[in-house]
Amino acid sequence: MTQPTVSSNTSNKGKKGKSLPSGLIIRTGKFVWTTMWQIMMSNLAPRSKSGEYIRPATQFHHAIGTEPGNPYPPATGRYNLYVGLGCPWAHRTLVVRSLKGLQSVISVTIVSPSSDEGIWVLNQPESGCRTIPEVYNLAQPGYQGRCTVPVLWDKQTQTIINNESAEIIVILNSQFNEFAANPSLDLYPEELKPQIDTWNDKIYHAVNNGVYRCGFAQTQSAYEQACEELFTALDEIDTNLDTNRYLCGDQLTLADVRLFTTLFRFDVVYYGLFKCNLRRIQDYKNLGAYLRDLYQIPGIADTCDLESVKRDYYGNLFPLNPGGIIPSGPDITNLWQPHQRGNNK
Ligand SMILES: N[C@@H](CCC(=O)N[C@@H](CS)C(=O)NCC(=O)O)C(=O)O
Repeated sequence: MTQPTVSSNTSNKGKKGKSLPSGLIIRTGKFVWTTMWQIMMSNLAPRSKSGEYIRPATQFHHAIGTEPGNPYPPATGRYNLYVGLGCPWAHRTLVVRSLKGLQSVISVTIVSPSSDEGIWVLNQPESGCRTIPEVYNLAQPGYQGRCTVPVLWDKQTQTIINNESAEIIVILNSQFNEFAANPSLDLYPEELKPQIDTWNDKIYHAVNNGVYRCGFAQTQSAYEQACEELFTALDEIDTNLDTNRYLCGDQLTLADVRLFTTLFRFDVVYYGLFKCNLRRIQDYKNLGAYLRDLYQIPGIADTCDLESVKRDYYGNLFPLNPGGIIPSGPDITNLWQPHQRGNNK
């Protein structure tokens, strides 16, 4: 490796001692950068004492429904979703909206991350709001929590109904059937609920949030623990998919939707940026084909935006990628290749 100190060749004679010793530069740089990294990571990713990422809980949990006293009845044109296309949690809501055929019932506002401000910004200002924190503040003046997407918004009362993707997709699945183009599609059927809930709990902890627990870990041991749990869960899912087309058998459910949005991003961003690199999804016996199977369901690919995913993660998570360089690959055109996962599974 080239040393940036004084060389002994003749042209540098007389300059000896003018360069800083490289060790000092390295130590100072490391100290400044590590301190800044810790400060920025503590804002981006709250942590436990041992350096594990702790995801903050969401705060709006109202429901839409016809029960007496509920101020938020099902309606067409009344509700709006705020979503970032890079965000896996928001992506779940777009998938269910599309599968149920709710595009003309529930409107969508696309937001993009602002790397300088560290917040989501509306692509087009609406209701006097330019940013997602302004939307939260309109719903609840003085709101102090995290301003996350997705947000399910009531245009009539100008408030947030719900900002938890796991709950929003249950609402979208069941409450808009009178307006939906696919009302008979039930992604959370009564008889499969226990099985779906069991998968959801496992997959949320080890996979959906697990990739973040790897990427946002602030100690080696926290990272290793998260990584082990992630790949143990992926192995278990892969084995299950040997005999089942979808997680709960031959029927697509919310458990698959929730897994899909993480798998879609896995080889593209989590493998590299979040250090989830023991294996790629496409290296698994079943998970790669399962991902293609879901991607090819009519309506799903339309919700997937690879360029936004890469830009939002690599371009905006500054402490993880300070240079902001967005990788060229990988090539995901193979998502259109045959998946061979038919009814024989
Ligand atoms: N539990 C929430 C998580 C949502 C979430 O963390 N969204 C991220 C984007 S991928 C966000 O908006 N983060 C902004 C922040 O934490 O300030 C859900 O599932 O809806």
